[in-house]
Amino acid sequence: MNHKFQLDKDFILGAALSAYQAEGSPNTDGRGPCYWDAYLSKENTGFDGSVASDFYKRYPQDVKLCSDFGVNALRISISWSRILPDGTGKINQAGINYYHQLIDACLENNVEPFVTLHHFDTPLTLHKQGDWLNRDTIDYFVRFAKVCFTEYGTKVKKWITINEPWSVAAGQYIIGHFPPNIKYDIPKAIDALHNMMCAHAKVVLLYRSLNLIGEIGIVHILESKYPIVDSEKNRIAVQNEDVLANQFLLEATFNGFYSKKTLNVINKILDAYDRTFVFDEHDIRDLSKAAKELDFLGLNYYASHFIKAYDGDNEINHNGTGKKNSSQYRLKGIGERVINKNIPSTDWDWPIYPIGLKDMIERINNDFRNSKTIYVTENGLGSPDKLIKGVVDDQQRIDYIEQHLAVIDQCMKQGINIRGYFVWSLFDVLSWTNGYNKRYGLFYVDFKNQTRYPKKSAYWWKKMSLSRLNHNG
Ligand code: BGP
Repeated sequence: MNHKFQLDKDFILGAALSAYQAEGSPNTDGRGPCYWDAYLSKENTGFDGSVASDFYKRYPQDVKLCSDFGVNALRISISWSRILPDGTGKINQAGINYYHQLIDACLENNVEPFVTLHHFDTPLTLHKQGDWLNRDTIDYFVRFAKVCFTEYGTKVKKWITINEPWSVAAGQYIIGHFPPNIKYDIPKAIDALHNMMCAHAKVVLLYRSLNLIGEIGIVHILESKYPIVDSEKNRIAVQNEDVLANQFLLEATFNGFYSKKTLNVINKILDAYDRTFVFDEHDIRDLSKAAKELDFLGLNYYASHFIKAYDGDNEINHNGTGKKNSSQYRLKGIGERVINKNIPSTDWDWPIYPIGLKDMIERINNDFRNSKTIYVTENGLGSPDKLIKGVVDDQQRIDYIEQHLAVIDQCMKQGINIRGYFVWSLFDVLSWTNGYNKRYGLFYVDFKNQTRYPKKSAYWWKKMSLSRLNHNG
């Protein structure tokens, strides 16, 4: 196979899932509610997660699909409310057993499990008490992590604390498409980001204290920002967007403190709300210790943004239907995301821009001394795939993955330590704010009967994965 990239046999080629989006069975084996259960309903959003892709029951076949198709690692997440149904109290043995079985199935099939502790699904009780805005959630999360490390710590060698703090904070308090559906409340978003980073840091330090043999990291979604036209004003807008979504988190992750420059930008944004960002010095102590202990960064990348200055009223419209050009994202005094006509985009208005991934990886490598290893922990194309006579021709997805693997390869050739790539997703799953029409899987799921069909991309992936093994093996 001729590719625009050459991967050696140690490079991990995995696929990613998350508990809520894949499992279904929300009321089975003593699971408690998480906040998505109540929110997603046919009446409210037109879809729910009651069955999803039925991974709770079908995991043995699904893990086998991985090994049959050259997927040699699987990113899964542990549902907090299966382990601790109300988030804090009694441990649910049936939930513990389930993840033992799932992890064992991965290991038996030579599929390395990468396990995330929080993938958007805070238990409902804790969500109602303020979710990440409530500092008690940090301690409860540490306890949950301890239960997981104690149970699975000798089997699982790759741990991820939190998936995409930015998406959580922005979804809950800026865009408002995640419960509690609050819009344009940037102060709340910043507090939630900081608290998630503190929770992450405490869990990293806990993991180290247990002397387990394995690695721990965090997953951030990191989207590069560019001025649509180069001007002083647009550059400031780019900086605002970037500091909020990227730099603030990168500094907390790798430096363990916030630089003066970053705090200036954050506080300037907060001026409009008569607020300043206040944090405790103890938090900085934990963050800076954890920054040195971090083994890897998981980088999720789908898109980048083109920005111009904006001073009108806040206006965000989330394109959750796939109706092209229906997105709007404009924040007063921060900036506006605009269409770049020279860059293709998906039906959900996500610009397809692999260079943005390359720029982000190079930036992390250049700017952050504590950055050791990167895994690209999610990347993929959401599209309304069609199953026609048992076949899904998703050549567009193959092209998308190829282009992104090509820039990863270029970064590795510069000596940057990137150890793996995970396609989102293994099979079609629930998309939090878009339902089931936005499909990402290598395997098509017929949601009427849960049959899996390998898409053209799954066959391509298998060949690509095998050619890599044969080439070096
Ligand atoms: C990431 C999340 C995933 C997944 C993916 C695709 O932000 O970690 O859980 O959903 O994005 O996003 P969407 O389903 O909104 O298209």
